[in-house]
Amino acid sequence: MTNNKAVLSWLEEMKALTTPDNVVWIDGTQEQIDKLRAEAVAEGELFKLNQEKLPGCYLHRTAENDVARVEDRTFICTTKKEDAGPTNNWEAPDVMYAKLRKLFDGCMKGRTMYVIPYMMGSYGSPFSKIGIELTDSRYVVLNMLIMTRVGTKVLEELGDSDDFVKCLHAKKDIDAENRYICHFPEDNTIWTINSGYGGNVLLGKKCFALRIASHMGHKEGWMAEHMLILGLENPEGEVKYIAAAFPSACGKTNLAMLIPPEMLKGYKVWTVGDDIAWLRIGKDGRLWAVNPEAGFFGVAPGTSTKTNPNALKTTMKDTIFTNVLLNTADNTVWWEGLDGEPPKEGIDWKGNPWTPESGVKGAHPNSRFTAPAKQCPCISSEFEAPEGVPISAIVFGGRRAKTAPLVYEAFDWQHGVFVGATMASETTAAAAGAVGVVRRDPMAMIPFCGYNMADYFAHWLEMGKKIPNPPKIFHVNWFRLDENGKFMWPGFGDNLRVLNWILDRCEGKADAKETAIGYLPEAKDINIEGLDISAETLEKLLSVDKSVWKEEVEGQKEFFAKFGDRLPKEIKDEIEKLSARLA
Ligand code: TSX
Ligand code: MN
Repeated sequence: MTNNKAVLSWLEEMKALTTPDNVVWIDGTQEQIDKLRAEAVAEGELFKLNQEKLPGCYLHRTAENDVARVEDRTFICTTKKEDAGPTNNWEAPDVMYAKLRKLFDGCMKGRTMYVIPYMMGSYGSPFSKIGIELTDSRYVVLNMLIMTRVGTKVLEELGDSDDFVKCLHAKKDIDAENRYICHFPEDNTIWTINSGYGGNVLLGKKCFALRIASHMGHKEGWMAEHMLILGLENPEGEVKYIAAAFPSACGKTNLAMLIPPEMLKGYKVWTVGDDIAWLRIGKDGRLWAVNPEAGFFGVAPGTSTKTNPNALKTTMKDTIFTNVLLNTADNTVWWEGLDGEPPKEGIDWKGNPWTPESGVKGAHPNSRFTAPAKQCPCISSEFEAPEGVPISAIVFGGRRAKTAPLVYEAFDWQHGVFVGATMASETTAAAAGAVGVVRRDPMAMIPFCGYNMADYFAHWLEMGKKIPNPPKIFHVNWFRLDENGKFMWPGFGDNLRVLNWILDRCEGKADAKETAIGYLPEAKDINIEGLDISAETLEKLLSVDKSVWKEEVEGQKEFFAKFGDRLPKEIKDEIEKLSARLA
């Protein structure tokens, strides 16, 4: 498929290491996709769902020990340990390559190696980047075909360049003890073994588009962020774009596909991306964003016509479901939190017979859909725009019971970076571990930053100085609780009311009051027309409890201490300024 010498010599080297029986180049044609699907069904890798109700849809089950990303087995392999930083696992590249070579040695014997040339970003965009993933998994191939742009056209764009990320994956034995997800940012390489789960093996996504790309962005003066991108159209037809970072379990995909409430009918949300944003300074001095992905790899449980009808519609065809419940009555799928009654019987994510009385979950809590973004009813017309979309506001969020108000605006870029760096979420019963524990997750990048996070903060600060016309930075919290432990804010579509204040602030059209933590709206500034919420509750949602915040500052200081001297002075200054304002 190519005469590119760099590609061919690397492929020969990887073939010699893994010794596959066959090599198949993925060209992206429908004929090849159909063939791969048929083979995967014949091998039991995929189950063909009801093709009348769910055309082109399939179900896959992973091994029981292989259902999520594994952060303790994820490594950033840089020459110097400090370049990976205190929040990443590190190993020296030569040591890790030696260890992995032993694991990869001959591991594709009797198997087929698939060569997937893929592009992150749209064809023809100056910001797109190319990767080639070698894998022995048809499931990976079929997912990559949805999540990225795959095929001959990518090799044409690559030409004879050696500028591509070299990705190697082998399922081997799905042995959790020898599972490795390893990044070598200094030589554009990702090697991963003994897993078949999405986040560990769809190497274009977290591994490339966040970990390797964040390292590239640091060197080259742009940013790879764990952010959704949405366009908000007002009744006059003007669209403004927001990029937003949230820790897991905050409903990022739901926000990216938000449907406005009845009362705000003239508004419309357009989805540009639900997970990753590559941000660059445009010729006009604004910050511009592209979504490098081509699909959504979304969490299924909790997705319903109430929480996210657009996501459901996106998954009605050509979608791969992973670890959901199979409804055996009609060969469709189900998960906890989907509308209506659960099926009377089915096969659960482990492959066991299931009924609602089984006492176990039908779908794994981290079960997923892989669906083409183009099928989303609210996909933005700018989804593939080569230069991306101009960002008016950056929004950080968290799940906080008491600390953070519904929304606040940072004083300036530097303070905004601090607001992002102090992002945190309180664990819910749904997550593993204790309930109510604060997890610090700056910019939602803790698991995804491919270099020292102290340098990452410095890069954010540096970018602020280089953007002539920077977006304003905000923080939101949809999850504040009242004294009875009830959510005070209705969330979901009504979050649009908060986004409207945010965009009005960006245009100088809305008021705010100055508080110790930033600019907050007055109750009158949030439109609650048609909402069943008392003035008193709104006041509470917009209040700042100084004693709670003083405790919060202590937690922030403790967290930042791990970065030692490498932590930028500006961050230390901001924490001192916040302390002083709270005193
Ligand atoms: O996704 C959510 N968003 C963002 C939506 C655009 N969720 C789902 C949980 C995260 C996966 C939310 N849950 C949101 C939210 O804004 N808010 C809440 C909390 C909440 C839950 C239920 C109700 C209100 C708030 N209402 C009733 O139960 C009637
Ligand atoms: Mn994510």
